Amino acid sequence: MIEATTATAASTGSTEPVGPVDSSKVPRFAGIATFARLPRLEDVGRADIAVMGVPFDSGVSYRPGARFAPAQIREASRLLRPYHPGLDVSPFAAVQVADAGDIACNPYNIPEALDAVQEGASTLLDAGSKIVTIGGDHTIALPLLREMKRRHGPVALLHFDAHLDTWDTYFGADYTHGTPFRRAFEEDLLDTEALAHAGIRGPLYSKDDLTDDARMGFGITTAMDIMNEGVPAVVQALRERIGDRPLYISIDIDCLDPAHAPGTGTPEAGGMTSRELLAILRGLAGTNIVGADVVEVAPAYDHADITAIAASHVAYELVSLMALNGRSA
Ligand SMILES: [Mn+2]
Repeated sequence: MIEATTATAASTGSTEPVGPVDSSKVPRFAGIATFARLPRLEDVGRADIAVMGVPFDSGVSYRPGARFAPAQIREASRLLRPYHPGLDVSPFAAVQVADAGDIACNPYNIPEALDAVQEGASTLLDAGSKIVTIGGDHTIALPLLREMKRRHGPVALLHFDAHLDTWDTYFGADYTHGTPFRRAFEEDLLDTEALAHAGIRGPLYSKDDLTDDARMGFGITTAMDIMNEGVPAVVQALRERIGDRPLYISIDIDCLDPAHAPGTGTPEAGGMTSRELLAILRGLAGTNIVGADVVEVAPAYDHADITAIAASHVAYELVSLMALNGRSA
């Protein structure tokens, strides 16, 4: 019965975007979860923005479980509403947004899984969609950046995280959730004039970690910098660094303090608030965002969906930023 209330492009015969299930007719807690109760991509045929799940966590070094994040973020996204007052946009009316479902990743073969992610992204991009990916652990940023490079050349990267994720190997493994951006640097996927980490904190292996990271071209805004300088100054510095280059935004939910995101793989004390993260993202309106992900939600360590709710709002923010660009184009 619930399916019958979900309008489809075919059933309405309209070229207007098909939005979420009408919550005045079907309660938000009813029905099968898609992101923000949006139509599935297969129900609308095409989308300007596709939300793609990647249930993969074979690259984690500490707490496992991010493979369950796409499903949990969809559940936590039921309460997202259609109008974004902060950006003055109704993203689901401005452009067609749809849930593209999950990539079927091999949990036992990391290179094969990464190829599957890139192939899935490529198919969506070929069909004219921009992609907001809900991970998965941070390993999956690498194949997404490979696909961005193929289409745009080396891209600017804004990376929100507690950790640098530019380490070399773990236990001899090249492809892990702590190494995607070193691999991306080595593969020339990144515009080394426009690389930024934000939210960095916590103890490192050694001071060399910072030297290595700087050599790759990254600038670091620490969690303490955000406190000391404030969001507006941080936004201004990030925008100056990025300019109008094609920009990929990768958001590890552990950039947030464990109070705001307890359900994650490698939590560190002293992080930013969810409000600060949303405010910084909002400050990026009008930048040339070509792709984005939110990763590292580990539902088994979550409490009362705190982390999944934060991630669903972060994804909504990313969709809204892309919809703003789509609308003005
Ligand atoms: Mn990370």
